[in-house]
Amino acid sequence: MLQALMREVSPAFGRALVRRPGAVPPDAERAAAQHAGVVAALRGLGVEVRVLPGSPLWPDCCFVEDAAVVSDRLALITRPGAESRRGEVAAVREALGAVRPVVEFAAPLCLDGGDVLRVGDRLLVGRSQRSDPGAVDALRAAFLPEDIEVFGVPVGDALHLKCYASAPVSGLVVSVAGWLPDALLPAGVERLVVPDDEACAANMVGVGETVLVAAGYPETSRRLRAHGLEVVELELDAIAAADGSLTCLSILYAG
Ligand code: CIR
Repeated sequence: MLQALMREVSPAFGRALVRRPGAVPPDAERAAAQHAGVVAALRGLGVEVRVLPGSPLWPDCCFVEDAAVVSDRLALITRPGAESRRGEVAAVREALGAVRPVVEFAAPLCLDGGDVLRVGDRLLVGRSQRSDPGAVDALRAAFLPEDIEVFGVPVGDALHLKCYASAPVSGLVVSVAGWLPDALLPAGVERLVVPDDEACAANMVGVGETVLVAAGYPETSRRLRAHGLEVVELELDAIAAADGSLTCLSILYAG
């Protein structure tokens, strides 16, 4: 059964990192309600979800994706690029340690899981301001025994590689046009392009043939349905107010 590790929105979410702060800080209460909507949607699709308590110490703790990269064989605990987020990994390490052997990502290198996109037997790794170029070699060494190939991908000034790409169902990558070089996609993987004015919608989570997407991006939903997928739209604007999107709210792994 598919498992998801999630973590509640911190009561200190108002102090979450925001790249372009708006007039009002992120709203912890609304974000918590939207987070609960994601938990319910995943459970409704049969995913076994474990939700860790949020911590007032770690305003960004609901973005668990950044804390680990999990394969069938191991859980690699990251060292997040933002210093204010480093303490988030302890609770994630403890939870994943119960289900996988844990490997630590060695300092001084940094890596955010939001930069790591698994497509088939490849890991595409964004070289962002949060993830060092050397992270590519470290991931290659960690995942070599599973024959997982690792490739670095420039992401310009985007926060993470997965801001504009995801791989919600087997054999499919969703991205904005030109975001991931075709040559990096394994043979047989299709790409569904979202329109540039819906770029943030490219980050989505899939379970079977159903995809959870952010509400408010009608053309993306239309294209997904035309591709034969079931689409569940979720309100996520309060999560997006702290630069979060769907994949960052969970760590998905096979049980
Ligand atoms: C941050 O800036 O680190 C958080 N406010 C947002 C992290 C989003 N993570 C993700 O997309 N993987």
